Amino acid sequence: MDIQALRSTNPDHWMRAAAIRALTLDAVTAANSGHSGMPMGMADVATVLYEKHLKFDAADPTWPDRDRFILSAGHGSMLLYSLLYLTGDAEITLDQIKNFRQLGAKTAGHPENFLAKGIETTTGPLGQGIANSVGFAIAEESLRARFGKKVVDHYTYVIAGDGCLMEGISHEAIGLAGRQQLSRLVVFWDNNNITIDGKVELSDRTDQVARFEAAGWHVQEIDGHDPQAIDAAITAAKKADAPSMIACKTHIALGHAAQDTSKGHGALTDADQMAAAKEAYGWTTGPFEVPADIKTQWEEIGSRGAADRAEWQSRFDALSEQRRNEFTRTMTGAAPKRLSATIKALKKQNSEAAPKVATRKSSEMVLEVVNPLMPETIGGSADLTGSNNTNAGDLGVFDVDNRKGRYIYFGIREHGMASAMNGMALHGGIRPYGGTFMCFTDYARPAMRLAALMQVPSVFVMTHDSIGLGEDGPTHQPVEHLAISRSTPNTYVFRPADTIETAEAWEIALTSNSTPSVLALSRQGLPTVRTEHKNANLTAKGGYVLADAEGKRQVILIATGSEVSVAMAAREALQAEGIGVRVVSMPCMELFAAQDDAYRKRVLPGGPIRIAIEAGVRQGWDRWLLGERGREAKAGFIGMNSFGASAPAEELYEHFGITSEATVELAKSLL
Ligand SMILES: Cc1ncc(C[n+]2csc(CCOP(=O)(O)OP(=O)(O)O)c2C)c(N)n1
Repeated sequence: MDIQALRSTNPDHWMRAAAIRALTLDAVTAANSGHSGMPMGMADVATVLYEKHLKFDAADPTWPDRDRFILSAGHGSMLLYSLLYLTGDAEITLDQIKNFRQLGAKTAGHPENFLAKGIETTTGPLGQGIANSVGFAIAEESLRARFGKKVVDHYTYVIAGDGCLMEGISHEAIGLAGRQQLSRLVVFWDNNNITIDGKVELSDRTDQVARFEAAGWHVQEIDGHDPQAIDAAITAAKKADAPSMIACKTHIALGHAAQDTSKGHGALTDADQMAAAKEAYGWTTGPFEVPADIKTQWEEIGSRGAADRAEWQSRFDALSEQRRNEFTRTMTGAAPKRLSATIKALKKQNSEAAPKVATRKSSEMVLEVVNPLMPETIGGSADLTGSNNTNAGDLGVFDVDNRKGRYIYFGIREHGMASAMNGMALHGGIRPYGGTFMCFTDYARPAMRLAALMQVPSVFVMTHDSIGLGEDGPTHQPVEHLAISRSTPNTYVFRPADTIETAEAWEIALTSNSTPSVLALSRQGLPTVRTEHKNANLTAKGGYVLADAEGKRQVILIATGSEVSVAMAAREALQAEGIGVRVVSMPCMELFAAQDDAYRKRVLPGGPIRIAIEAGVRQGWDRWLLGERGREAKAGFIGMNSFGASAPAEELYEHFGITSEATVELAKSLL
C-alpha cells in the first residue's frame, strides 16, 4: 500500500483518519492488549461516515432521531472510543482512552452499551452486532410508521468483519433484513481477508457479495481507503430501497509492519514499529496527543448535527402534547397506566373461572389484552406461532408494505430473532417478545446472555417447557434449560403454574427496564391453582405460600409451573393421612432470592421436610433444599436426571416418577 500516495491525495482526510490510527496504537500499547489492526484498517470508512453522513450530535448521544452506529467487529473497540473522544463525547474523555481496558474505565475491552451513552450496543461476540442492527432498523421502521417521518427518520450503520460474516447468526440476520427490505440499514464489510488464524481462505471461500445479493441486498464494492469512493457508496446506499452492504477492500493495520497479516489483528505494541508507522502517517505528536487543529476538525464533525437536532426538537415540540407524551413514554419504556388494572382484571376473571389451560395459552390470553394497550410491543416467533401462542391482540403483520404491523415472522432463526429483539429494545421505543420451544433456548442463548449483560428487557417466550410436551421426545424436551437460564445473571426465569401467575409474570416482564425475562410455558393443560383472587402480584415475590399446612407443618413442597398441581395433589393425600403440608409456588427463583431474609424465612422456615418438584434437573434447587435453614437429611427432589423420552405426556410423568404418589412416598420416607 502506498501510504504516501494516500496521504498526499487527501491530506486533510488523511490526518483525521490518522488520529484514529495513532490513538489506537497508543491505547493498545498502554494497555498492552487489545486489537490494533481493525481500527487502523477501517479508519477511513469511519472518518467519512462520521464526517459526511452520520446524523448525530456529540452533545446529546441519546437524541432519539440520531443515526445509530454499531461496531459489530467489537474487538476493534478503539475505533469507536477514538470516534467518541475525537468528536467530543462527554463520557469518553482522553483519560478514558488512556485507561483503555482498565478496571472501572468506560473503555472496556469490547464496547459495553451500559458504560457510556454513546455506545449503542455491546459487541464482541462476533455476529451479534450485525444481528442487533436488524432489530434497530426494524424499530426505526416501526416507529416511523407510528410517529411519522418528522420525528423518526434515521439510518443504522454497521461495521462488520470477516468474523461477523462467518458466524452463523449473520446468515439469519442477512436473510431477515433482506426479506424485510430494511432500506435504512447500511453494513460496511471490512474486507481485509485476515482473521486470527491467518487468511480467510484457510476456512472460507464464500462469495460474500453474491451471498448478500442472493438475500435481496443492495451491494457495492469499493476501495475502503478512498474517501471519495466511500462517500459515493454511502450516498448510493442511503438511496437504495433494500438493505445495503458495502464491501470495503481494506488493509488490516494499514501502514504498520504487520499490515495485511494476522499479527496485525491483535495488539501491536512494538515501540520501533509504532514509531515507523506514525512516521509514515506524518503523525509527529507524542502519545495520546492529537494536534489542536485536527481535534477541532473532529469536534466540528461532532457538532455538525446540532442544527439537525434543534430542527428535530422544534418539529417534536410542534406535536400535540398527547403525541409528545406518548413518544416520550414509549422511548423511555414506561408502561401505560392501565396495564396494572388490566392484569388485575384478567387475574380476577380467571381465578373465578378457574380454566384448565396450558400456560402458553394463558400467555396468549394475557397478550390479547395487553397488546392493544401497549402499542410498543412487537411480537414474533421463530416459525412456531401456533405453538408459542405469540400472535394475539390483533397486531397485524410487520412487512414491507405494512410497517405498522407488530407481528414478525422471524422464520426459523432463533438466534437471529433473539438478537434482533435486543436491537429493538436497545433502539428504544419497542418492547420486543419472541417465541420458540424452551429447548431451543440453546439456539438463542448467546443473544439471551447478551440481553442480560446489556440490561435490556427482551421477553423470551419459551413454550413446551418440559417432558410435558410428550411425543416429540427428548430432542424437544428441555431438561437442563431452566438451570442454564437461571444460572445467567440478571435474568428473570418465570415458570408460572397457571393463568394467574402467567399474567403476573408478564406484568413484571413488561414493566422491567433492565432485566430480560424467560417465560417457561407448558404445552399441556394445567388446572388453575390460584382460585382465590388477590390484587397483589404474588409472582413478584418469586415464591409464596400457595396452600398452608393444616395442623402441624411437617412438610414443605416447593414447585414450579406444571408441577405445582402435582404438589397440591400430594398435599391433599398427605393431609388426608394427618400430615401437615405447605405448598410453596416458586415461579421465579431470582425474585425470591431478592426478597429480604425475614420474608424468605416466613415462606421457608427451618424444621419441616423439604421437597422440590420440577420436571427439570436438580441444579439450582439446593439453595432452597439444603440452604435457607434446610438440611440434607430432610430434603428431596422430584424431577429429571436424564433426558426425556418420546411418549404421551402422562405416561412420561409416570415413567420418570414425577407424580403426587412419588412425592407422598418420598415425603414419608424422609419423615
Ligand atoms: C463468537 C466469537 N467467536 C470468536 C471470537 C474471537 N475472535 C475475536 S476477533 C476474531 C477474528 C475476527 O476476524 P475479523 O472479523 O476478520 O477481524 P479482523 O481480523 O479484521 O480484525 C475472533 C475469532 C469472538 N470474539 N466471538
